[in-house]
Amino acid sequence: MARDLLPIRGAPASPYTRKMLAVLRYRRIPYRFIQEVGEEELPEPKVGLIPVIYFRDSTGALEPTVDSTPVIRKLEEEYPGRSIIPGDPVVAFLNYLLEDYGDEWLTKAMFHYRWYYQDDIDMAGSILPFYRAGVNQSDETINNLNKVFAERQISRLYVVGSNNVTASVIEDSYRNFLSGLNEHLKTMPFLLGTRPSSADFACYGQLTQLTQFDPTPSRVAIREFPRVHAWVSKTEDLSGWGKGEFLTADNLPGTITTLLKEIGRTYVPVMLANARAIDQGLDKVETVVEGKTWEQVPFPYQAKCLQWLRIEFSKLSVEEQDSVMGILNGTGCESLLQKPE
Ligand SMILES: N[C@@H](CCC(=O)N[C@@H](CS)C(=O)NCC(=O)O)C(=O)O
Repeated sequence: MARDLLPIRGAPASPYTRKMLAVLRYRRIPYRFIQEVGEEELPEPKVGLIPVIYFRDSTGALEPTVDSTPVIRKLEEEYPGRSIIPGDPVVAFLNYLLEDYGDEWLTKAMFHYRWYYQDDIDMAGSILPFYRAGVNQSDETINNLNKVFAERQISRLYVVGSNNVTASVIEDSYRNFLSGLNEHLKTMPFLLGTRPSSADFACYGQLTQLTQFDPTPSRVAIREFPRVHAWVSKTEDLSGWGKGEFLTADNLPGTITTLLKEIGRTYVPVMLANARAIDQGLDKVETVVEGKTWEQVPFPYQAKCLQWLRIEFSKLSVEEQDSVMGILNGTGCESLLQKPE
């Protein structure tokens, strides 16, 4: 029997939507992309996030599912071939970590740049409302939506930890990541080898916006890292990419260590401080990222992400865990997996 087109609801300006669309294209999973409100009657997910992927449950009903990381694993089970999870369990763990960094840290830069500087606010505010409402809306309707939407998003900058204290940490980390990825791409076309992994798609999703939509961070990429800009465009549609291998734990290049060090410098202290604040019921996360203060309200979802990462680690054999720790040792990432003193 021919399979249904997999419904995915989302928006072009949503980095996680872009992540999933690129996954579906590379994996050659036939889909239909639903962009507009009311385009098709579909059930709403419990958590109001996009993208929403609709799997069929055992009764044949469409079940709304959110959260790209587990959705990717479910797709691996349901659709064989062209896997984006490396076969070596140690490399698969690094892939999980890099994917979470893309999803949970790079997104801070994405949301920060979009709603912090006036040029970026103006661009996103004037274009994004068309995506959901339709390009045939009147200017008046769009202008009203622009105002309401921009105000709502600006008022939510605190959720990702973007504020006047953290702005320079976020912006330095964006540049450092681009620089690390740029060096890495000189040696191979994807993060973990000559075929793409879910970590590539996570970083790609955020970078579609950072390097190619929002003017302030795009300027950085265009002027200083054109290679990364090109990588983003190419990664959008890898349906024709038919070759390649994943790295194995014994042939990781030094450029991966450099990227892990950048993750260890930023994502790691913030994820740990956030989890601690949630454990202790504090109303503020406070930590230091390379001598600079980080302050934000606790983010319960990111504490769960850390738990999930630790669960992935616990699934490895003792030898595999040792191998992961050997790779992470000295990068700062090892403390994610160590018991606090
Ligand atoms: N962890 C989720 C995050 C999805 C997410 O945060 N989506 C954003 C848009 S990119 C969203 O729907 N935000 C709520 C809103 O815009 O109302 C995933 O990986 O899919």
